[in-house]
Amino acid sequence: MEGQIVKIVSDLHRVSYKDENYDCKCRGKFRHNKITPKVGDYVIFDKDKKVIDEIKPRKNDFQRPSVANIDQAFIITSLRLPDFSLNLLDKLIVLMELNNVEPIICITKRDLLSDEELKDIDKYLDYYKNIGYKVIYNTELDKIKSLLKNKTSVFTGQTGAGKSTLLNKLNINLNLETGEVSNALGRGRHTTRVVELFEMYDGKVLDTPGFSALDFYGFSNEQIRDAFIDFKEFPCIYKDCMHTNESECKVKEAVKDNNIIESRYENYLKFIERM
Ligand SMILES: Nc1nc2c(ncn2[C@@H]2O[C@H](COP(=O)(O)OP(=O)(O)O)[C@@H](O)[C@H]2O)c(=O)[nH]1
Ligand SMILES: [Mg+2]
Ligand SMILES: [Zn+2]
Repeated sequence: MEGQIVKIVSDLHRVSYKDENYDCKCRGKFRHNKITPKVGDYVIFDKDKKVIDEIKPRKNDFQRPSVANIDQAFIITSLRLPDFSLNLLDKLIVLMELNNVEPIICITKRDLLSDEELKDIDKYLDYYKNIGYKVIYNTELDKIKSLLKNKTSVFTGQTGAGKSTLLNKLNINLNLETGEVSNALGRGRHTTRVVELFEMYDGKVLDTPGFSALDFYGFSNEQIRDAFIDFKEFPCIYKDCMHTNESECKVKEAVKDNNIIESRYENYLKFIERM
């Protein structure tokens, strides 16, 4: 049968299969093939012998935290404390696109803004909705619960954005610490902690607010370009157009005509200049 690894403690791999967990060992041959199973892996296993026979190909593979096969990322985006940042939002969206993860924009702290301020923000959020991204609010718990179903999800975003608060609201048994702002940033913490997927509303959620690698190291500028899904609506004459110094560029035209918001294009330029 096929299950998914939800936790690894030394040589025991906890495999989730039809609402039950099985602590399995791996066949010796994995070690020779240099395949190391990780949390998130889909595996062929024998639930009676408690042995994993095969690791299925990964749809994506992250190092920090070490996890595979993430389907979707709730990008927890605060509007105030910390302030709304289109740069960080685009960075996380593009990072998810590059890794074949569906980004879901989840807005927090809407209550801290005036109606006037919200009007400005909503213009941006409408843009993201129009180009095809899901935009939800941390108050829409039922919506979030239904989105979790049958998916492996991660909650990511800035420290203080409200990730732990939201996860605690979804699952009162979690009791994650909230409000700690100091520890997570700054000094690199090299303690490798156990990564775990926990089951929630018929889906699985990563228990750690990854992903630390916020740069596009390892991805080409062409890949970054293609991760801007709105640019594809404006195909350029030359397929390899980078939308920079080319003379006849449909993307630049679309920015001028306000069909692509300027912040998206500016962030694109920053990303390919590795800024
Ligand atoms: N006003 C307001 N405060 C929030 C909201 N969501 C979270 N907070 C507060 O923001 C602070 C940081 O939240 P936390 O969940 O620890 O953020 P994390 O670092 O992303 O896990 C806490 O004091 C929360 O109570 C919200 O929607 N509105
Ligand atoms: Mg937290
Ligand atoms: Zn172009």
